[in-house]
Amino acid sequence: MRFDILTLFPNMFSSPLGESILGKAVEKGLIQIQTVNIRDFALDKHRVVDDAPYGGGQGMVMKVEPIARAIESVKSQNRSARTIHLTPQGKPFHQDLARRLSTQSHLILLCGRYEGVDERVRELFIDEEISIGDYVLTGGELAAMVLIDAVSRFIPGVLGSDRSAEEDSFLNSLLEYPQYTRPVDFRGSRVPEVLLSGNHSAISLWRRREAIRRTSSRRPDLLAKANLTEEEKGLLEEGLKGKSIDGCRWGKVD
Ligand code: 4HQ
Repeated sequence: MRFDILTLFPNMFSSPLGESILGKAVEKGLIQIQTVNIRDFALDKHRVVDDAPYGGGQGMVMKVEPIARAIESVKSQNRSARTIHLTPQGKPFHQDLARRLSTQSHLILLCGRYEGVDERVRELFIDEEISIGDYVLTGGELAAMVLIDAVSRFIPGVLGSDRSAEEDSFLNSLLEYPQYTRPVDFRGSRVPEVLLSGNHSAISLWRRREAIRRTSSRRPDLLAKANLTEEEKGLLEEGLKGKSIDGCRWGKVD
């Protein structure tokens, strides 16, 4: 899969996308990431990429012509590339959208700066607008990196052969269960005994229940979509009646 990032700050991407899992995915040729400096497509002497907004108001707006030329130069190499604009006005990014985008062969990611981009860019060139969340960034670059990271995890081979993005319990609408590693006792705080028991069915049961417990207390909105068994629903009801600070009590599981 190929990503072309259109940005005024190409240097922002080298380290986050060059390290660790994504760095290896690039080395293996599973993903290709190229940055395109929008300023290279400003043809005037001073290479101007922004201008004051029509109608007045604060700040500057990114001009349409350099962005148009940058998109057209990438599209001239591959007409089937899809163009995405990272913006708070876009549809909310989530795991299902990441999975869907991972089936594309080529994405063009437009990163805006200043107060945003001339509306005619959206009208004429953008296939999809995506927001990574309801907060305001200084530019679309970090949002593009978030998208590339989450999408790349779905590409076969990126996470390594023994691990798949589909395994994450988030996909079953549950938060992750608590994880522990050595030492067994840290300043009096101990690893739950069941995890040391070697009893694999007991461990699975404990993890499943912890995931449900956490989801119930922290993200009840997710729980509505989870595939709980009747027994689990019953346990959850009981836990909610006996009001623990977790919002849920399972009896003596930890
Ligand atoms: N931006 N999700 C770019 C964001 C954003 C978000 C603010 C995008 C500034 C110029 N992008 N403009 N949230 O906050 O994608």
